[in-house]
Amino acid sequence: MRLQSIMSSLVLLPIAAIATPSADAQNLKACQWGSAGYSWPMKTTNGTRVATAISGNVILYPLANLVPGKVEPVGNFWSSSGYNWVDDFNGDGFDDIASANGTTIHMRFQAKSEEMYECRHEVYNGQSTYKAEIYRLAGFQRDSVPVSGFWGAAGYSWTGDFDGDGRADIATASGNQVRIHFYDFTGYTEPRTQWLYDRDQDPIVFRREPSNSRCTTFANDYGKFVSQTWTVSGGWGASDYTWAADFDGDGKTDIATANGSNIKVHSPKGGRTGGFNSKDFSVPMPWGSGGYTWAADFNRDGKADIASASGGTVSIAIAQPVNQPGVLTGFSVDQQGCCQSNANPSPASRF
Ligand SMILES: [Ca+2]
Ligand SMILES: [Ca+2]
Ligand SMILES: [Ca+2]
Ligand SMILES: [Ca+2]
Repeated sequence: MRLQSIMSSLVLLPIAAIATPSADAQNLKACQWGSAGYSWPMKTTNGTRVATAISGNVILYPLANLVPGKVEPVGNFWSSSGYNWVDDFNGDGFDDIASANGTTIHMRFQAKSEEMYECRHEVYNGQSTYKAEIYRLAGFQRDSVPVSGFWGAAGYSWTGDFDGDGRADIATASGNQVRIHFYDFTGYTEPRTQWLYDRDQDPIVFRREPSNSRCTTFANDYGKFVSQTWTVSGGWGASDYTWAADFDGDGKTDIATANGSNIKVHSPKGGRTGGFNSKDFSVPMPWGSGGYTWAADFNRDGKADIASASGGTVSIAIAQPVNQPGVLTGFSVDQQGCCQSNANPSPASRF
């Protein structure tokens, strides 16, 4: 069978998407919430939503209007609180869900609506049949990925882009060790290796066909984790006072932990092999309770800061120097009284 006759028998079969949510998944639910620790803000293809996990579904609530939420099946494998993460693991701009269970991480990728082709062909009685089926991904694509074990205590595992490649990774700390599971997304499909065989032949003769760049098949695995472990100086603060965020503004996630008047920042040196630069900063921060302490870029200069509320005062440790990405020399504490008039700001409120 020559290529020309094979291609002349090409048949395009538009097939409904295999990943289209079921009718049940389209049901809209209102005001149901999963257990504490199982709700997250989530960037979706329809804007930011609050996702809450209930059994094998997440319900996606619009922030401005909780009713109704959209139910999406994601698979009923949740880990205990602290070992489920929502972040963009494949770097497509939309958040995905990962749950760790020992040496397996269950991944659920929020699929953009994109067409892909899956091809197959065979020869039987000298006749070639060649089919390309069109799929349109939707909902969440699931993959179970093996990972080296080793998980720190709850509250000491974080998601973030620790190597700065645009895809989220997972870091976990225990004692003097930090292990990062770097995620490599390889795609939903892979090129189809097109082997043509003729069952009329004895023995069967297999023949490789010229490649067709549009011809793919669903991959068995969408990606894998590559793990690295480094030794760091200890001195971890409590889990509520330990955060993963980009404190030096170099585009790579760092890990900071506060212990009394000390904030220790572990910054990846770069890539996946450099380990961490660890620095201690003396910060006279009047800490509030752990549940009222957050790391985020409050002054919008590209570097994460740390805020803590206690009574009528909110204290913010502003990463220094302001507006100089890639450099962290310490934190400057600013204090604001709640409901304080803007007419008389404190001198330290200038970032
Ligand atoms: Ca994603
Ligand atoms: Ca990464
Ligand atoms: Ca950083
Ligand atoms: Ca900042």
